[in-house]
Amino acid sequence: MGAQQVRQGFVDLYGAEPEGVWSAPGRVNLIGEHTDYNDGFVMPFALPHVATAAVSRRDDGVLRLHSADVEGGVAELRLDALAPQTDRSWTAYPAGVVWALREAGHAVTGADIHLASTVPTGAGLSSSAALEVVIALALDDLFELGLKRWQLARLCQRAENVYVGAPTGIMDQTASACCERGHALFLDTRDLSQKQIPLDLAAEGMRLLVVDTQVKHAHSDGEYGKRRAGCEKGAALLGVDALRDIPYDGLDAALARLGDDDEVIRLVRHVVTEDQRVEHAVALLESGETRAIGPVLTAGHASLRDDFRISCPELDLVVDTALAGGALGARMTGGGFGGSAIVLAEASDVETLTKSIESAFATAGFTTPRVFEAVPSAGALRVS
Ligand code: GAF
Repeated sequence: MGAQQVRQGFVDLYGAEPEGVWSAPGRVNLIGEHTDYNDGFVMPFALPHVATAAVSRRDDGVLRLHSADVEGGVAELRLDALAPQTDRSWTAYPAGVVWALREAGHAVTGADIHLASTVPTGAGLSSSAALEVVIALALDDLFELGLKRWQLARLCQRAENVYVGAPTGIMDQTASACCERGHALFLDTRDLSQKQIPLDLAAEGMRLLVVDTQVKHAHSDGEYGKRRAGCEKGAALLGVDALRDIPYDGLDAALARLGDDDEVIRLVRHVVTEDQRVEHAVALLESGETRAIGPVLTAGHASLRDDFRISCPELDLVVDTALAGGALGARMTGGGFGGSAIVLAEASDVETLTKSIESAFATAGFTTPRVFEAVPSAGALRVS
């Protein structure tokens, strides 16, 4: 749904023009998975798929929320009654952002909001972060809060961690808030320092495909939190603030100190090698060796599958089929346990690869996957 339709939807619902319309994208992560809550490195880019919000201020302590994507009428909430983990529906994301802003002392006095999103949900493409960031940006603009993009991302993460109750890191919100068209975002999640890395795959005769396996995943279920807790245990056992502090060339020594705690060993190995893969991929992109990132992506998948253990048969099938069909590299992207995989391929191979993935899914009896090309797109912005 386009911005104009969202604006019209607002008028139909609330009987007046909105003060403005904003959008915030979903993302794919090129490399750097489950490193963000370990203070490590990530490199996502924004998708053309966005959450769009038409918003007007209110001054009476009321928040009215409506989504074109969800059955049902307008939800009306009182700001002073917002409380963490009391809402299990979609409204927890926008309401959580309002809660986080107010809790941080920002004078948000109420709003009328109408939303629509083209970011697939449960596909590991950050539909929740898009929803959070679009609301944060709109309220920042309207209430003239003067917050920086990274501050909006932190507040959105707090909304998700505390209000919604999903223990996620900072990657998705920062990607949605800070990505730039034509670039991947190299982000140090410890201090949120950033570097925009130019990425024009089409100009080099390549494409990046996203394959949504249609296996739905959620961050608020236990497995994501278990991995996070395991990483924190590893950091504590090794006496560091976060696994980011274990240098790649000190990995073997660190693992030796973990004795026979096989689970923690696997988690630590993934995080430390994944940070190194991000730095390697950045170096390759910066020196113009774009095709060479393919094997780095594939190695990342093997680590997520074998060490972090968050892949699933559908994701593995995408990766195996793509590689057998000549893809340059492939990996799952996002939180795992379903969701999407990415495939880096020569442009001339895209059609054949898509067909072989679809036919492999049909043979395995899996739901038909949704395949589309991902082009690095703009971060959150005011549309009108
Ligand atoms: C999800 C989380 F929201 C991110 O913070 C990140 O941990 C990712 O999974 C895994 O890299 O998208």
